[in-house]
Amino acid sequence: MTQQGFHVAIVGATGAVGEQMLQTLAKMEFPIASLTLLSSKRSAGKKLTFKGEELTVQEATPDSFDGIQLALFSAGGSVSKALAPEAVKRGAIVVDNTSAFRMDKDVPLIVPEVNEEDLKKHQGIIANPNCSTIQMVAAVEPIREAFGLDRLIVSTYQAVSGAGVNAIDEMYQQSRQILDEEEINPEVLPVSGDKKHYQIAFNAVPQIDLFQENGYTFEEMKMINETKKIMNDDSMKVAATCVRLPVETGHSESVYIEVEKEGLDVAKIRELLKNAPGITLQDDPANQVYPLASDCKGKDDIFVGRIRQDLDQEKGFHMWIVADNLLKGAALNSVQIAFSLIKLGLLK
Ligand code: NAP
Ligand code: 12T
Repeated sequence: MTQQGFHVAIVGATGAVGEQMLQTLAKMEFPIASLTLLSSKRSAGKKLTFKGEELTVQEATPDSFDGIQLALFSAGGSVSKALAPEAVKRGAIVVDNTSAFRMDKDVPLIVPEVNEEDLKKHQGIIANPNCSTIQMVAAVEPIREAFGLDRLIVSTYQAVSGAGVNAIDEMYQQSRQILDEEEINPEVLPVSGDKKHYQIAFNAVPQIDLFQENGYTFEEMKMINETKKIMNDDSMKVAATCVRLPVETGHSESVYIEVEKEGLDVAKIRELLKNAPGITLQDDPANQVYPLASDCKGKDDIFVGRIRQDLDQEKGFHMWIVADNLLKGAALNSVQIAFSLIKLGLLK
């Protein structure tokens, strides 16, 4: 920690995202004068290490934010709703990883590669988009900039770590039980708060988050609404189907886009993505090179491959987009937002 740095708090420090927040702040050398780790009462007193220093986790209360300049929230929507305004009241800027404020008019929803400038409109709270949305919009943005975007259709293949540490534990325990021919007892996935629970091991479950009245899940509606907000285009056509797979970390997405302008081809898409920040092109079918969830864990970049032109629609293209959902999908994007705030003179 340094004298020149900021007073930072992590809310949800003991969770799957929180753990990556600690790692990412250290790895990217974020300037920190003090780091406050917050959780529920359950984990208060627990010790976590940051850059070799042992820190004690405290229960998050409104007063936890006295003197805090930057608060990174990932402890669920209800915690953010209760405590983010308290942090702002005490002078902190909040970067919130939950869906609590993402669609609020006064809250910028930021992927720095796409809409960093929107940070200038913030009024204390900045929202980090949904993990599945972030990797998709960041990969598609270079194409949209050059050729426009009329329509986007996505199907996701999402990892269990997106649903937290309890979901990871459930997948491993259930896998062992099935291999040992024991009875299983699903109680976390697909959604811990929903009425029914289903097997995740050796399965594919087409429900992430709760169902809405229109038949889409909330995760699907987040992808649809957040994409339009980040790309600042309400007229864009967007559809999503979100599926959970028994993968620990790394969301994969099959994305179909239709661009506005004529003249795009696969070679041009490859060229655009090759030069884009935070994107790694892995697209060499002849040599079986394409992105895999098993390769993306712990990596900052978004990986894109399987780029093909649609066989019927000249302006239509398909691709496969993979990223570590806890890094670019959550912790890394939040820390990048914090660096953008410094760069724009909004955090000083
Ligand atoms: P997790 O592994 O279940 O961890 C939850 C964290 O929240 C733990 O640190 C927990 O502390 C803390 N917490 C729970 N209740 C609390 C309370 N009442 N007051 C203070 N802290 C509390 O979940 P996760 O995967 O890290 O995700 C956490 C949240 O981040 C999710 O609910 C979601 O809103 C958001 N998220 C966003 C993305 C994204 O798309 N950008 C991705 C994943 C998650 P204890 O140890 O005390 O229980
Ligand atoms: N339910 O922050 O279960 O909107 O994978 C992220 C991930 C909500 C969110 C998941 C979720 C969010 C999940």
